[in-house]
Amino acid sequence: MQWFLNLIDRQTERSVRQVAHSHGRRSLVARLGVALVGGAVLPMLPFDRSGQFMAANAATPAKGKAGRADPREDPTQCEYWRYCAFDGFLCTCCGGSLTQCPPGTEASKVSWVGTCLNPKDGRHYLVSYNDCCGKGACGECLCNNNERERPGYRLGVHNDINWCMANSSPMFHCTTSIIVGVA
Ligand code: ABN
Repeated sequence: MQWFLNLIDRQTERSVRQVAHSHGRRSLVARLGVALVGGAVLPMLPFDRSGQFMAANAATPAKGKAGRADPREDPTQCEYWRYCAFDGFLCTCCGGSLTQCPPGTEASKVSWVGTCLNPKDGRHYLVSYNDCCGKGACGECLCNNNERERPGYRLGVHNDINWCMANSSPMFHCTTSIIVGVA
């Protein structure tokens, strides 16, 4: 029996020596150093703590596969999704915005309403295309999509019309695109 205990003793001693040999004190100190420095430096690295990462993404046009901005999400491009039935100059190119007329002009009292698919949520929205009136034509970013428009002899469904006609000044400047409902 004693010989068996001696064998276990020797085996254990050999294993412990092997471990001590391959994991010396230096390697232990080095690992401890990495852990300590890593723990101190990691929290100092810059990252978004505001929780507004998604909001920031929503404000900038999404990038497509090729890394280029998707024009369906850029209101300065005629391909922007809300412009599917648009006919006029984009107010985003004329000193206004998607929904605001440029200074010195006012929104038309009547408008053309289109139905456009939002590629982000797959829903259709009613979009009112109000002309901005009171100044001569802006002349920038002409856009003529006219989805679902019908010929001019069917007046109620024709979009090639100056919607400033009911305003005090009938001069047409540019066109806005205001969401007025979900289809
Ligand atoms: N709705 C834009 C527009 C204005 C004048 C003439 C044609 C179209």
